[in-house]
Amino acid sequence: MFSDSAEKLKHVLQVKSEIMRAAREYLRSRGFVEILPVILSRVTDPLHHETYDGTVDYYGRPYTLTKSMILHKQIALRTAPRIFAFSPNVRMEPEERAPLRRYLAEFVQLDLEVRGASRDEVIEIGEGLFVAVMRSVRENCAAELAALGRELPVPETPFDRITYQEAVARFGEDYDDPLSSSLSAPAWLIDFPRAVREFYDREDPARPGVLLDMDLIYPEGYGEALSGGEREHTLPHILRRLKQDGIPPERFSAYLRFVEEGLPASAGFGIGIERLTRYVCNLGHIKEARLFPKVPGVADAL
Ligand code: ASN
Repeated sequence: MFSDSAEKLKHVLQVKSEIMRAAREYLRSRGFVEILPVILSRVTDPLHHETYDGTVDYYGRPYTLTKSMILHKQIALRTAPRIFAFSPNVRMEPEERAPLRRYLAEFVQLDLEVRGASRDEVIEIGEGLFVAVMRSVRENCAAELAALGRELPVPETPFDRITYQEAVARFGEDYDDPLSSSLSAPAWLIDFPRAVREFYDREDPARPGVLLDMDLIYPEGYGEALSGGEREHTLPHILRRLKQDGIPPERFSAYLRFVEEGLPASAGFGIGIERLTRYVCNLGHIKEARLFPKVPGVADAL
């Protein structure tokens, strides 16, 4: 359809720009304040999977590149009650992830956090945000969508919810792609077990071992859109979770100082902008969703 891949990219970037504009407008209209991202810090998200090390030396101390702003989001809530950032994340993924077609070593997530919120409350924000973005893109990027051959549906709310247990029972441990392919509208995957997630997602006090967290799964095989949940915010809980994950607390001492002073209870999530663009524009590979993509296993990218 495209004589030139630059022509296709031009449409994609136009849509992506509209996605970011609409998301900003939606969040600002609901009382969120935009904060600027942190890229270099003493602590970052430990993630639940291995990536290449992004550590740099500064004043003889190891500083790291942001894998997600989760810990900074919690601390930022001491200043403002509803925050978001378009946050560049550097996750230097191993080559094994390349065939999944949805990983980039450098991407941006729209990361938000709400003081005092429950999981249900941020799920509602996620649904409102998603629908607002779909509507705006349909309205303001009709020519681009037509050129990309995309008929973009606007899903009904509330979205369906599936528990992690149900997903594994139906599709096995590698549920991501088959679950996503089975969906005709986005759906929430909820209640991950403690062992498969990071220490900051809050354990349900009524169901030990089960977390009050969620992913949003795209339909049509596009896979995971978003991760989030309620947060652990008290020192005893955080120390216990770090211990369960075998993480020495000293590794997070710069963060734990703030936890000791007091963090608010909160919930939030982060949605990957390139993945959202890939879904909206119907792109086969996430590398088509941005300029200067860094795909796992490809050396020498600009
Ligand atoms: N941004 C996610 C969250 O808010 C964390 C992540 O990206 N791993 O939970």
